[in-house]
Amino acid sequence: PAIESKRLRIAMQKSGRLSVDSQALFSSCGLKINLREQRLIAHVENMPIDILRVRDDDIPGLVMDGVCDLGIIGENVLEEVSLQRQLDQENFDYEVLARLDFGGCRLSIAVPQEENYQGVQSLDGKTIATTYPRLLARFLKQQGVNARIVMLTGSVEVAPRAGLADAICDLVSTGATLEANGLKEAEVIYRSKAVLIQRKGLTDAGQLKLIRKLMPRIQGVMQANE
Ligand code: PRT
Ligand code: ZN
Repeated sequence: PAIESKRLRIAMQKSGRLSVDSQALFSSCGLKINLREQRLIAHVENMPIDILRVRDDDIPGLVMDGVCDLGIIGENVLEEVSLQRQLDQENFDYEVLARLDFGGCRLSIAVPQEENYQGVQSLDGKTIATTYPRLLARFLKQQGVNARIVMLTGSVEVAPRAGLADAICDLVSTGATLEANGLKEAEVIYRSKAVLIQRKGLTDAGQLKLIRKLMPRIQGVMQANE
């Protein structure tokens, strides 16, 4: 007798910049989901899939720990968590199934507009506020720059004006936020998009078959958007 497969668990951002596009991708792939309620778990009606709606920061860990099978996450968060888990000697394995066509942004260092910025050496001895300390530390190390990193989980763009830092390292898309805070982009350190990731060691035949059925649909949706 056939052994019944477990339902496939997919993690997505509950509310934020990736949630509408993630939801739209699922719908385009034919998943019928009722996301009206403020529930953590939404059952897909027409396929053996459960959608977990969480904060984006939790998604890489959920997949790396094997708690969720798939996840949609910005590469910036994925890479930051990955570097941190490497340092903490925790499991940081995952597989990228697709680079998606939304969530595009860059992680950049920005300095006060009036500053005479002369390249990365200008950052030597400075204090930089960021939500991405590991990505920033990697960049500074590669560039041979000695700067102090201050961790802030929000309102990073006001840190220089508040006297908390000389510069910031934050996500940018249009640049309007930097501009509004009297800052200018000095270095792009990372370019990011949303990606679909899978946990390592997924062996359930039914689940693998389902993923193989979904992948061409995802590729198709992305081609249609081109
Ligand atoms: O609540 P939760 O923790 O889930 O959400 P969050 O607040 O941490 O994340 P959210 O929803 O703001 O962003 C989720 C992901 O979207 C990010 O990790 C990126 O991968 C991606 N993304 C794409 C962006 C942006 N574009 C973006 N512009 N994330 C943040 N921003 C910020 C930017 O830092 C700036 O402060 O949006 C502001 C406006 O940007 P400008 O340059 O257009 O002014
Ligand atoms: Zn977050």
